[in-house]
Order: sequence, then structure tokens, then C-alpha cells
Amino acid sequence: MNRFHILTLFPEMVMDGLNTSIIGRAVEAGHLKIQAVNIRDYSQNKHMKVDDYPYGGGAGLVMQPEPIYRAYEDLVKDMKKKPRVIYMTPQGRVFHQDMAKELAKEEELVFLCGHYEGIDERVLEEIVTDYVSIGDYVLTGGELPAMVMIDAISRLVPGVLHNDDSAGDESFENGLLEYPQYTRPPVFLDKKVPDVLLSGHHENIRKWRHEQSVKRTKERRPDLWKEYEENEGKE
Ligand code: 6GU
Repeated sequence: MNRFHILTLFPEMVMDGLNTSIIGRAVEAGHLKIQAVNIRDYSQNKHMKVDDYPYGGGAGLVMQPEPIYRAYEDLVKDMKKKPRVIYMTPQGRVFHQDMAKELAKEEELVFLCGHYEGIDERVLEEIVTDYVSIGDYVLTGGELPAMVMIDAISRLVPGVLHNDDSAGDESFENGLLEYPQYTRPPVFLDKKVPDVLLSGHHENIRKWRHEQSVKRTKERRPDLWKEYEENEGKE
């Protein structure tokens, strides 16, 4: 059972996005827990304000440290040990599959989502253990990145994908892109499903799929192919 806690100003955005499909079913089945904490609930301002102008001037607003710190303290008060706190920021390490695997081992994970021009540095210094980005582009807030990470981590949690080994078989898990997939009908727009897949010959199917993975990786992700060759020797 993995527990995800998201500190955010937009709890419904995160919960609506994650309570559907495979992740939603995994929550219902008790494999995961997902909780969104509304930072605004921890404002002690009479207008529930959570942001203010940046010292030194500049555009936009900065999220104030106290509501975030109070939300964090309230969250960790009944945890056995201090959890990893991931701040979603384009200034972080870029998220990848190995990081997802590592984070899937943590029983509790806290995701801190910023908005506007960011968060007061002092509370980040106090509570954040990991700075993570989901790629080199700029988003308006950390909610979508947190949802991306939770989706990628959740599918690695035992029981979330009922198919025993489907988490291990996919793109990146062996350093190659996944082979092409086919289902019925056997002919579509004059295109036939490759004969080998209908042959019932499991060894030939396995070989064909590996060849397709290699071909596809060379064509589409030469950077991954280079890494694969370096790690695994020749094909
Ligand atoms: Cl993690 N947060 C925000 N706000 N923008 C991003 C990002 C994260 N990753 C890429 N762009």
C-alpha cells in the first residue's frame, strides 16, 4: 500500500484526474491511497490569502511559507518517519523510469505543487527533499507534473496492474521501445497482421518482437539505442 499526499491549491484538479481509469480502480482496490491537501485551508488570513508580492519586485505573486509549512506539519504529525517531499519544479532533476522505480518503494510520498511565480525559498529549504521536473518546458503549476509522476509510480506498485508482468514488459523497462501491437480484425485497410503473430510459435514471436523493438528504437530514439548498445553490448 503506497500513500501519495499532494499539497496543492487545486485539490479537485488532482483528485479528478487520478480517480479515473487504472489508478482509480487501484485506489478502490486498496493498493494505493491518494490524498490532496488544500494549502488554502492552512491560511490564517481572514481572506484565506496564500500569496503575496515578491520582495525585491518583479512580476506575479509568490506563495507564502506559513500555510505550506502548517499543511506539512499537520500531514507528517502521524507518520512514523519523515517522508520524502518532492517539489515539482522545472529547476529539478528530470523525471525518468528509474526514478519512478525508486520512488515506488516509498510507503509515503509528499508532492508539493507550486503556482504563480513559485514558493518562498525558506519553506522549500525546510521541507523539500527532492526537486523534480518532468521535462524542459514551462507549465503553469506543479499539479500536472505531480499527476504524471503518481501515474508512472503507481503502475509499478504490486497489484495495480493485475497482469503480473505487464509493468515490466513495456517501453524503457529493458532499455528498448515496445514492439508494435495488433488485435482483431486480421485485415484492416488491406493491411494484414504479421503472419508470425498468428503462427502460435512462441519462440519466433519473441524473436520477431525483439527485432521490432530494436528497429523501432534505432529509428525513433537513437539516443536510447546508443545507451542500450553501451550497456548490453552488441545486439
Ligand atoms: Cl515539475 N513544474 C512546473 N511548474 N513546470 C514544469 C515542471 C514542473 N516540469 C516541467 N515544467
